[in-house]
Amino acid sequence: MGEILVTRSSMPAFDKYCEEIKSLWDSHWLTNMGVKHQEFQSVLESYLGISHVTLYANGHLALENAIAAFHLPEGGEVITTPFTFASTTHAIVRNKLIPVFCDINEDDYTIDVGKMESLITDQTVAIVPVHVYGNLCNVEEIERIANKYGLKVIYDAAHAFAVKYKGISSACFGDAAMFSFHATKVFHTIEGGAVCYRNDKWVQLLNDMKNFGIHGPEEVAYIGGNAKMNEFQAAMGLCNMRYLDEEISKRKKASEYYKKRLSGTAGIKLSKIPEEVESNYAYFPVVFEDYKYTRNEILNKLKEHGIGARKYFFPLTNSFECYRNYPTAGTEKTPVAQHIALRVLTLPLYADLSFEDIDKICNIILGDEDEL
Ligand code: T4K
Repeated sequence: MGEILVTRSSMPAFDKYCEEIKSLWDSHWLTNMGVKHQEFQSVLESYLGISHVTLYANGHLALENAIAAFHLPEGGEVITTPFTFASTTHAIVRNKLIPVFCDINEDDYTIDVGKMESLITDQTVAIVPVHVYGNLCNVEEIERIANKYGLKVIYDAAHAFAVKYKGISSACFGDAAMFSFHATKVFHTIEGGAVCYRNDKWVQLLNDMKNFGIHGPEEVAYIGGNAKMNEFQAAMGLCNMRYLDEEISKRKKASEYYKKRLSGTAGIKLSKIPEEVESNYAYFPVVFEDYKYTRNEILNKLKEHGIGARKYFFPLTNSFECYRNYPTAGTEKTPVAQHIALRVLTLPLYADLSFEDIDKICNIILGDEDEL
């Protein structure tokens, strides 16, 4: 049996992708918001039920631009979570804003809304919560707090494409939501990302930001950068949209099989999907607490058998070397996040992960290595 990694990009049928990109060969039009870009954008707008989607070269630039679009005052404070990928915190800081780290919930690892209000000061300008692992934040309470204090809400929904709450897409919460379409995601465009929003004025602004502020061959109206999604990425998106339901249902089966094998074992904590949530089964996080093996022991045992589980998300971003001199940094301020980061492991999960491979992984975790 070959190596089993934490995830494995799903590929559309090769001939289907070739069919999709054939017109690009014929037209020689490869980027700069061509036909595939336009088509993919409108497919997403109707699938997500949101008025505007702006496509990006990757999720990180999408998030950076979404935050920048508010023109928040330099040095403004942004309430966020340290239990995330580097991108979230970097996107805040690269906008010259200060991340103020809020702790997370023990159950779903999203930002703890109960601890949020005590962090709000006169300098607070926005909230950047993360639907980590595709688990939706408490969107209703975040909206209430944001309205009370006049704060902007930009969701890092990198993991939450195709997730719904009470039938509403994760694209629709907050002032803006960012999706990552990276190769490692449930739905991907190789690299890619999107910002979803309702504000009509942002269409021009985000386009300016991602395309040098060019309005015409002789007119440059804004000091923008380059973060455009190209035609091959958009074509991959169009192709993969046709497989999305199948992708999610295969992941669901794999997740349920993991649950069957691991639930009920003392010391092993699995995530629950709330009734009102339609999940995308993006990740399979497991927390080992007072279990017969530590998280690191399990990670190493799996590694010995060629299985690459990952410690998403350890270390916390508030302990990164690059934030050492930030007064708001330090894991002691987010004890639950630190507790989870020291104990969590995300197990391999992808559409074609076989039950046989899941059995192998679970046998190692449960210490039934004789069964291998
Ligand atoms: N916000 C959040 C909360 C995020 O998690 C992310 C990205 C972002 C923002 C930023 O979005 P992007 O700018 O990336 O669109 C991976 C991904 O690169 C990253 O997109 C993702 N989050 C993060 C959680 O995971 P690494 O450094 O762990 O990736 P890597 O190269 O170790 O790959 C992990 C596994 O995926 C490999 O073991 C095998 C598999 N894989 C990887 C690649 C590159 C494939 O099957 N195909 C591939 O092409 O960051």
